[in-house]
This record gives sequence, C-alpha cells and structure tokens, in this order.
Amino acid sequence: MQVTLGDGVFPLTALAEGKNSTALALIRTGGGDPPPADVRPAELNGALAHYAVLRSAESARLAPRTPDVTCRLRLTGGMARYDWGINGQDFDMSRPGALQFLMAQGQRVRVIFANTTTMYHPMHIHGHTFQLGPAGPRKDTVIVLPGQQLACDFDAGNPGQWMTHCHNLYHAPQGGMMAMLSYQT
Ligand SMILES: [Cu+2]
Repeated sequence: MQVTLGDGVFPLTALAEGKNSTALALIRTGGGDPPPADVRPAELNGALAHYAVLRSAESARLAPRTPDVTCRLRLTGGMARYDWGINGQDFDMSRPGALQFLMAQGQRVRVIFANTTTMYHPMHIHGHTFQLGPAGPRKDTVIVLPGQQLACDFDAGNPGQWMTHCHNLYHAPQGGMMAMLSYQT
C-alpha cells in the first residue's frame, strides 16, 4: 500500500491487538505543530480481519486433501513458574529428539496447536508455511489465542529437521515452547 503525505506533521499510531495500548511516531514532511500524544486515528476503530475472514490466493492454496499425519501440540506453562513448553515439556537442546514429531516427504501434515495457557502465542514454523482451513491464509506464524485450538496444514516437501516454536523469544529462548518436526527417511 502506498500513502502520499502532504505538507505537515502526521501521527503514525500502532494499536496493540487485544488491549488498548498504543505506540506513536511522528512523520514530519514540513512545518506545523505535532498532534497531541493521545491522538487516535479513526482508522484504528475498524473491524479486525480475523483468520476466519481471510482467504489465500488460489495460486498459493493447498489442494484439498485429508491429512496423512496429525501432530498435536499443546501449548503449556504459565507466568508464575515461567515453565513454557509443548505437551508439558521444556525443549532440551541437548536432546532434541525427545520432543519431535515425525512425518515423511509427500505427506499432508496437520499441526493442531491447543493453547492451554492464558497468553497468546505466535507459533512459527521453519521450512514451510501453514494453511489455515480449506482456503484460509498461508502463514509461517499463526497466533493462537488463549484457550484456542487451531489446525494448521502443510505439505511435507522440504526434507529435514525443522523447528516450530513460539515467536515470543522469552517463551522459547533456548528451549521452552518449541518442538522439532522431523522427516523420516
Ligand atoms: Cu509464547
């Protein structure tokens, strides 16, 4: 999207989804007084585009297919003990095979993230992109809301051992909420 600015001082305001906190920057192309710090552009009051209303472009869409393998990843842990994990396990870098999910090249893989925690987790996958639903968006990071269960499909066409992990780095610093997806040869 391209925005053409006129002459003046313009607010660039970001609104955090799920809470009312904002961040503000100013773009100055000319003279004039800045807007007040609590300026809130009316555009921020529109409806959020949830995954359910997004559609992938047909050229990027996975062909309809029943999954060959399903990986169930419960997102676990909490703030009190700071014990973020998957299926109750803290990923151990020295024993990556202890928390891995197996697949084979050519399979349609379904990953089901079940968020049992009270926080949202942006779950990232390496080497692939998820599709949500039969015609939903393709994404390499999906936000899983507290208490939500989200099914994400991909085609196993990139052999290797790939991590899937929470993209909040403080939930998966060198372990924590991460798991390995491993192709079997
Ligand atoms: Cu997280």
